[in-house]
Amino acid sequence: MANAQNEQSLEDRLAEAQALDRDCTTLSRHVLQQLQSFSPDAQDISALMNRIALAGKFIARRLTRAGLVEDALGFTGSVNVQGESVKKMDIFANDVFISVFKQSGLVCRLASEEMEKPYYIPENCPIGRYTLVYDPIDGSSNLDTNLNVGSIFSIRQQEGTDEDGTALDLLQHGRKQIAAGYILYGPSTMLVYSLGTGVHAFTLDPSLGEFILANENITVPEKGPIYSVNEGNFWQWDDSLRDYIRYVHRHEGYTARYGGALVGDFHRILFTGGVFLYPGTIKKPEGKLRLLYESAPLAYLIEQAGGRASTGTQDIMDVVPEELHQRTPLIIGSKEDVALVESFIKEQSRQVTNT
Ligand code: P6P
Repeated sequence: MANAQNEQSLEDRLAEAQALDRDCTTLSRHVLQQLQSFSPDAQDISALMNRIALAGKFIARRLTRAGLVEDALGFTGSVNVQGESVKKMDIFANDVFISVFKQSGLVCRLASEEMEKPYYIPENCPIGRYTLVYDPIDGSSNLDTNLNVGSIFSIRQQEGTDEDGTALDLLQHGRKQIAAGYILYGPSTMLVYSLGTGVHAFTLDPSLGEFILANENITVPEKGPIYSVNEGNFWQWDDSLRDYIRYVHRHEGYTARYGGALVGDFHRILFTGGVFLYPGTIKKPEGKLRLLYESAPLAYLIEQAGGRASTGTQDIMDVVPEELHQRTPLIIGSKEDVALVESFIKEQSRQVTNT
């Protein structure tokens, strides 16, 4: 009996040690593990990711109290470069990312959905070699109804020193990204990122104030049941997309899920498989989603997770933007599901060519 108790306590102690080790796998420790290096560059990326996590904590804190804090919700009355009405939370979140990188020596320039031109932090520029490209609050239409929103980020090496703020060095394909991820503000706050060595998810433990490792080396299923699209745009789509929707309507095994916020819809696809689509429409032939700070970072992640991201005719990661706020059609998710959508587009273009 004593021996059995000893074995049990040994098992318990082992389980406790493993749980403690997991709880100690914070984001900064994980980044260094991923880079397998303590070089200055590795330390920079670790510090950079820590700053992004800090921004996430600030935004999460504001969101959890938004309904109680005077002036946190609602519109500012201004319109951003996208022609969209700006919410107070958009500005707050945009400014949080700028603030956490001041005096960091890490990031010289920030390019955001909310700013027509990049924001420079001159004191960082002689040292800072990185540019942060981000969408501070994605899905802000969900804010006033307490539904999930997210922040999307991408880290690129700074290659140009343009004085006129055109940031031409940013107009390069998505394979130039050195890291990408998002923060999902949902029932819990999760940070999902990749440095090119797999996709990993962390959950914010508010009692610790730390993002703790939750899922490592996430892989998207080859095929999944979810199709995520705003079917209210059906009347605006090309026939090929209508044919795809008719196909899923008529075949067993598909489930529609659409939350109206890209990060939440993507996160679901990442874990359960399937496809998210935002195709071009009559009103927005190039699509609604932006390339540099929405589609390209998520394309980086999905490829790292074994999936795909396409415009319908080209991999998102290969698209070279012509301007900072360029939009793109987006089809992203499981390999087989993305390929199925592309097959309808290819079939239509074949028919058009043959007529
Ligand atoms: P629609 C939010 O405004 C956003 O940019 C994405 O987060 C989301 O996927 C999309 O627009 C929703 O657009 O036209 O379906 O409301």
